[in-house]
Amino acid sequence: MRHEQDYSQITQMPQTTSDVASESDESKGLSAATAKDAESTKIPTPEPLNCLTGAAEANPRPPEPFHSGYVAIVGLPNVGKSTLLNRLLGTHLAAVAPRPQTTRHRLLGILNGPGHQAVFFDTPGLLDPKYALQQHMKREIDLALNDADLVLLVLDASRPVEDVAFFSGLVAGRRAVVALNKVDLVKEKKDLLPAVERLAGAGFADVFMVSALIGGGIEELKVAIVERLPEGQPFYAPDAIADRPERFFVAEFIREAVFNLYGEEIPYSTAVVIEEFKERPGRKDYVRANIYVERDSQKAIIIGRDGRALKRVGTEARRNIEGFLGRPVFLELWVKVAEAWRKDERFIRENVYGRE
Ligand SMILES: Nc1nc2c(ncn2[C@@H]2O[C@H](COP(=O)(O)OP(=O)(O)OP(=O)(O)O)[C@@H](O)[C@H]2O)c(=O)[nH]1
Ligand SMILES: [Mg+2]
Repeated sequence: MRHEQDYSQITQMPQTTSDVASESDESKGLSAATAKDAESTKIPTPEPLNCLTGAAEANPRPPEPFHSGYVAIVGLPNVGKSTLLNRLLGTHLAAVAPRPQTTRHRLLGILNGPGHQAVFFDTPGLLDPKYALQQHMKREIDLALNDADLVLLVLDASRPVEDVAFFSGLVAGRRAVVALNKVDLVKEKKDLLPAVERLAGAGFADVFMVSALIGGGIEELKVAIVERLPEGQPFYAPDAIADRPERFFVAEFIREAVFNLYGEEIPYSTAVVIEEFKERPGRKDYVRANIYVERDSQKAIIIGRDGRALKRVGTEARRNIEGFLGRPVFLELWVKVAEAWRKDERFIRENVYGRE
């Protein structure tokens, strides 16, 4: 069935439909980046071998080494890790929202280019876990760090850079690059120099000022990352961008819409579970999803008067889902209560970390 498709087998970047692109400036920016990236990832045509004359032997060019490896993107909540992953890949893969703790999973995204394959792991923001869901989130960070050939530490340049010793302990001697993100919010770049010096003093010599949101400094960062990856073979097909099934991303786009449209505790109390995902020849794909909240009062808020609030969730989520899948979708949303699910190990295992 289509919904079990493994994204590593998908051979084309999902296309953003033109009506979707026209609704969002950000997605326009990202689509532009996609086109640019696609151009820069063209594999050079090899020199033709001339067997009759033996000209190939005369070609003195040594083969370029291939760089590949895993890059763990880590940092405090809300610093722009997921936005940066999307920007590096040139596609809207990871959920982004203006509030902390949006990301719950270690999300793999693959950057392919001439002579390199960088496999990024977006991770949840670093925090002191207080309940079962956060313990799982913390574990996702640890797993990403365990596999990392390189750590990409993301810091928010618009806030005081603190906890440098903590980050140094976290990186624990691995190779690391720092992205000082959100520089678009900083008027005087020279004000960042003391922070850069402190980072250097803690072992973070490679600091790049970037804006994941508007796109500054990204090419330089990409080059620095690729240069620091070990020499080796690619881990995934050269046209793969992710390794999760489509239904994972569909659930994430619904959760992202909830994170963007509701305040207070609602986003944190929300889990999204895809109950049905059917491809229907000649018709739109059919998706039925449950939005779980923790209390009846939250259910009423999610639905809103005459179902209007829930309709907005559906509209926003569907726009992103269709942009991602590149095909139209009929989305049916149901709201259910699972009391205090964030502390319920079984619910979390079955529905948050088990079903994708
Ligand atoms: N001005 C500005 N805002 C940014 C930039 N990068 C990210 N943001 C915003 O910061 C907010 C958080 O972005 P995310 O990418 O979700 O941050 P995150 O680090 O993944 O957050 P968690 O998953 O919650 O840990 C969003 O509102 C982004 O639009 C940037 O370069 N400049
Ligand atoms: Mg995130």
